[in-house]
Amino acid sequence: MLEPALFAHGVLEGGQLAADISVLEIDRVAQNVVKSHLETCQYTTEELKRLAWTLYSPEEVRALQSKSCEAMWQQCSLQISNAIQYVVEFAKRIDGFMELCQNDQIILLKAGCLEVLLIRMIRAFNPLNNTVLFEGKFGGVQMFKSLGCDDLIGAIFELGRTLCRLQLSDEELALFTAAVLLSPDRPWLTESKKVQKLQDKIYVALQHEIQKKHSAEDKLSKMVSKLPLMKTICNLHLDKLEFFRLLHPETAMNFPPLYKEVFN
Ligand code: MHQ
Repeated sequence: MLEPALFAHGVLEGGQLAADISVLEIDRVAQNVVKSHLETCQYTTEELKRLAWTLYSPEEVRALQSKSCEAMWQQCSLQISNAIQYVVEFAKRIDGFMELCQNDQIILLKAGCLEVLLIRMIRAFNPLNNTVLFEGKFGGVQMFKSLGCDDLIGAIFELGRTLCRLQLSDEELALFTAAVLLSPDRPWLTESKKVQKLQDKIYVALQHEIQKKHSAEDKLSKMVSKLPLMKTICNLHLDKLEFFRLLHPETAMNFPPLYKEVFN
């Protein structure tokens, strides 16, 4: 159908050739994913730039620190729940996602949405002073002290710093989060081949996008190399949640429905 010269042949992780995906198709995939990301990223780049130096004052940080563990968990779960809604909307707008069976859609979202949030976090993370956006202002790790999850928070901030060093563009971020969401190796998927095909195209599009500026092998492998740390953080979060639920079952029962549904 198309000339051989119009074929992109990127080598994905594991050395698979993706020579059968045409440049036109890759562009279509990239456009769809980037548009979906921009429409659902919760804060525009301009908004975040403006907010970046809106810091919590020391008094405000102290007020957050003196909250009860339960109140702080409630606040965090609410923020995370809000952010998840945007990730769900992002997923729904990715071509092919809604064509998967409902079972698989749910599995992919439940398994991937925290990872997507952690990647999206770099947009709302300031590596210059190690702060993250929380309820409209930026603050550091101390802000979350009352959660009693210093290891989890430390790991999240460390990931923020390392991901920021990659200097991902919104296009790269869009494609990377889509690829993470469409991971064919999530347990209990019924149509993982279909997911694999979607992910392959997205990775080819990502590689193509990176190539515009960098050596793609390099940057893509650096991005992919952060996935294990993200998985560790997700598991740590589940452990902390389980422990919290044991200590404060009533509070955990009142967590936002979406947060409960995704992490139960
Ligand atoms: C999103 C916007 C966004 C919203 C919420 C689970 C737990 C007990 C503690 C932000 C985690 C505490 C989160 C709120 C903390 C690390 C969480 C609480 C990108 C991600 C971002 C900025 C979340 C980042 C992680 C935050 C700060 O579009």
